[in-house]
Amino acid sequence: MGVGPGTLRKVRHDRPADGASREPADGASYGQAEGGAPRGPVDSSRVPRFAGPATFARLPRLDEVDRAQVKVVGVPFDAGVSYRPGARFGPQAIREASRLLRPYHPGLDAEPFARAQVVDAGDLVANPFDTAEAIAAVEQGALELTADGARLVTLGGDHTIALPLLRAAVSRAGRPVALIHFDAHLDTWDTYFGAAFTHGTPFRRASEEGLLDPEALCHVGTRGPLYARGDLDDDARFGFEIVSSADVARRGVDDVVARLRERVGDRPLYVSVDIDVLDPAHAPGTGTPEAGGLTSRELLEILRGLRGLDLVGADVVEVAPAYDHAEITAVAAAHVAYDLVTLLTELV
Ligand SMILES: [Mn+2]
Repeated sequence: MGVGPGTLRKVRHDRPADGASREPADGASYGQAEGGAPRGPVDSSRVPRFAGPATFARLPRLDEVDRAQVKVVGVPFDAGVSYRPGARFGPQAIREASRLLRPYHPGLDAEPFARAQVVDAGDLVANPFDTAEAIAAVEQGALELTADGARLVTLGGDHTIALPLLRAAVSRAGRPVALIHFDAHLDTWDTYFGAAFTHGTPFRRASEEGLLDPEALCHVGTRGPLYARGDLDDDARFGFEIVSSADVARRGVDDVVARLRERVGDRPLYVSVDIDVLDPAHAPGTGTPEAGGLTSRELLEILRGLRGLDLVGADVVEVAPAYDHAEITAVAAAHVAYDLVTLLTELV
């Protein structure tokens, strides 16, 4: 199915007036809205979607625009994983799978790339041999990318990176944030092999650091065996409520959304999506798969239900393409990121 120019209602696709320096590397033109901004994806009626470099949704790079309100950034880091490695290749896999994203979102009746300037900000450099240095670099990089008021959607990388991303988001918000955490796992464990900073521990560290508002925390989609019942006691002590994968199936999307909105209220909200929240049928390409997960449809519908909440940042992590098949996982992650971007464009 093609995308004709008629689909791209508010976006013209003539060349920018300000010269060749703003042209994408393959010579294609970006869509440019009436009035000069924002600049949209490369025009798919002129350059096929499978041609040219894979920025997220074929959007311009950060250095190709004067200012961006929503930035998509990759963090190719997976030195914090406990089982299958490979999420360092997640950002590029998600970008490749995002080539087919189109500029109109029917589910939200929104044109995110026309409403705000969205860009691909490239990757943050994270030391693969020094987790402490990597965490510091991600925090610093996120702070720099949000210094102008822009909001971030981060493509992981393993879940370790949620801690520095939360630090940066809280720094910008000026207060502890609400957190909706989509994941098969709690990620509030204490240590692995004596290590405190891993992909299974970011939200315990974040709680200890006072980054999270204990009245407004919720896991969604958790399931699978734990080490002991005490895991749940620790988690509850930090203030987390659990909407398990089974709860989503039994209660339904609308009821879950209502509960999440009630829990978050008007607080600044961070959303962290571990792609393993999806059933392995919907996301085989991940590090610690668990049977009995959400469908991609359920996840996307819950995310859309968060529209209007004060989303200050979000991530999609744990895509490990070496275990993927036919881009199933990367496509799901690209759509999750698209929905998160869309929500953010309505807040800037
Ligand atoms: Mn996780």
